[in-house]
Amino acid sequence: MDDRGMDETAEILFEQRGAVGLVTLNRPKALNSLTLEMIRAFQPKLDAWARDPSVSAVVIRGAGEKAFCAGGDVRAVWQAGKDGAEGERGELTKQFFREEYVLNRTIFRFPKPYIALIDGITMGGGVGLSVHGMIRVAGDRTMVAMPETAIGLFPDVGGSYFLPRLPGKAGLYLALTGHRVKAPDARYLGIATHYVPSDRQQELLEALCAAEYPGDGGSGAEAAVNRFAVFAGGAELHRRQERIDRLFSGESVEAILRALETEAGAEEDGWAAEQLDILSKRSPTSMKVAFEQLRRGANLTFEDCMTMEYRLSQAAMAGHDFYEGIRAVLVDKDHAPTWRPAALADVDSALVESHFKSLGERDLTF
Ligand code: QUE
Repeated sequence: MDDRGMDETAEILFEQRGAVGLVTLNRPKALNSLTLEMIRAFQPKLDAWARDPSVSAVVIRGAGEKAFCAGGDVRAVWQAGKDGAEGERGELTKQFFREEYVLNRTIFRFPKPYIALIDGITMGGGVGLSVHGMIRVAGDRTMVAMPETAIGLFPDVGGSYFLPRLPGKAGLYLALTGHRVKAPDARYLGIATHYVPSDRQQELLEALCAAEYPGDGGSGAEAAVNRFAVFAGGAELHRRQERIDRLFSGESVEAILRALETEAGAEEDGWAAEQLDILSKRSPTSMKVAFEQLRRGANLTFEDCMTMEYRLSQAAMAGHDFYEGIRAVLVDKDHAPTWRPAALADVDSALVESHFKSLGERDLTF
């Protein structure tokens, strides 16, 4: 216990500093990846802070210098699910996604300023803990990605909602390739709302804890962050936007690959060829599901996106590629998954459609 009465060995820490409810993701050796226990501690805290008049804003950060949050603890989900036959996969494969998505929705609808300090690795589940809040502050260590097609999953935690709302086809590009962005691109895309240099983020946190939050708190939070925010620098994706829009606007994943192949035969810089190489390593099923997921998500409410994503998560848990992807990337680390089906052409529309089917009583509803 420290002098504030906190158990500093806990995986997630909560404290109130001034009018701020401060959350610290505290698994630095696992890049603060999110466990079901952390979700189960966080959800009731957020619900209580939403009602507590002495709390005017919530700030969330990651412990250590490397990561905000590298994603969900998908290795634990993998462990729970890999040995069970159909219908008897571990409870974690059902509860983890359900409770994580409810938390994402609580953040999306949070009635007070929710400020995420994303100065480090922020992937998958870490994006879900940040991007739906009012303010996302990038720093020099920011590295944001939705890398799920590399592990046979799909860009979840609200990816259906926020990715189709990024400029042009940038969201689909991030979803299919898992491309990682630093602060300038995160600012350009709108994933980050501000950039504050890493060496000023501690001062920013202190200012947020000392700030006043009149009214709904939004202007107070904005004013505090704006005292530290500076220009992040020119964005690579801004310069590449027209090309991404042109090459990722096809009406199918196959059409996008054809456009990239044509471009690769004519380009000077090798960018399209590089994207083709990356996409050739991703799960064919994940890519086709992600394409359809973003197409549908563009016209859905946040809640309907999460209902859809829960269906997709349960289809992934019942399939092959998630278990193979986690094995290849996080367990054996050979980065050589054998996808099934192995070819895009063998992922037929019936297989894609089956991922989107209602779960009936087991659907996630709000
Ligand atoms: C895709 C992902 C994840 C990933 C890598 C991917 C993910 C995740 C982690 C991760 C990384 C380091 C850890 C850890 C987990 O990596 O969701 O526990 O120490 O959590 O390509 O979706």
